[in-house]
Amino acid sequence: MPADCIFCKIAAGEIPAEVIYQDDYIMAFPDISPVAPVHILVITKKHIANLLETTAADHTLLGHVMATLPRIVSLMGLEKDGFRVVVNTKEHGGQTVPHLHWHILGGRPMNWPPG
Ligand code: IU
Repeated sequence: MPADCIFCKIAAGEIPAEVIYQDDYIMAFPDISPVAPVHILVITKKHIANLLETTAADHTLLGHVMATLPRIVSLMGLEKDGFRVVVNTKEHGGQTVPHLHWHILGGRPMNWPPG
């Protein structure tokens, strides 16, 4: 874990966050700069820089995230109207925090294509 990784610090409880969901492997909390009425981040507790840095050893973890998303969106009341899940990856993907995370966006219709 890089010493300066902010999401590792949030996962470790060293930086406080309003935890919406967590288990041994992942944590969900509101994005500090929301771009939608509901904007949640789901992070892995394990430090992984981005999706490209995952290996076969992470397949169970990746499946766990996707399998848990319905529960997290239900906690946020998004199951009726829907939501979007985004994984920004590296520069062209718009990734600014190099720790694997999923954005859950909801509470308004989303545009397509994204900018
Ligand atoms: P990105 O996909 O790497 O750009 O997403 C990083 C997100 O993390 C971005 O939406 C930030 O607003 C958010 N964030 C946060 O919620 N809390 C923080 O302390 C920091 C960034 I730094």
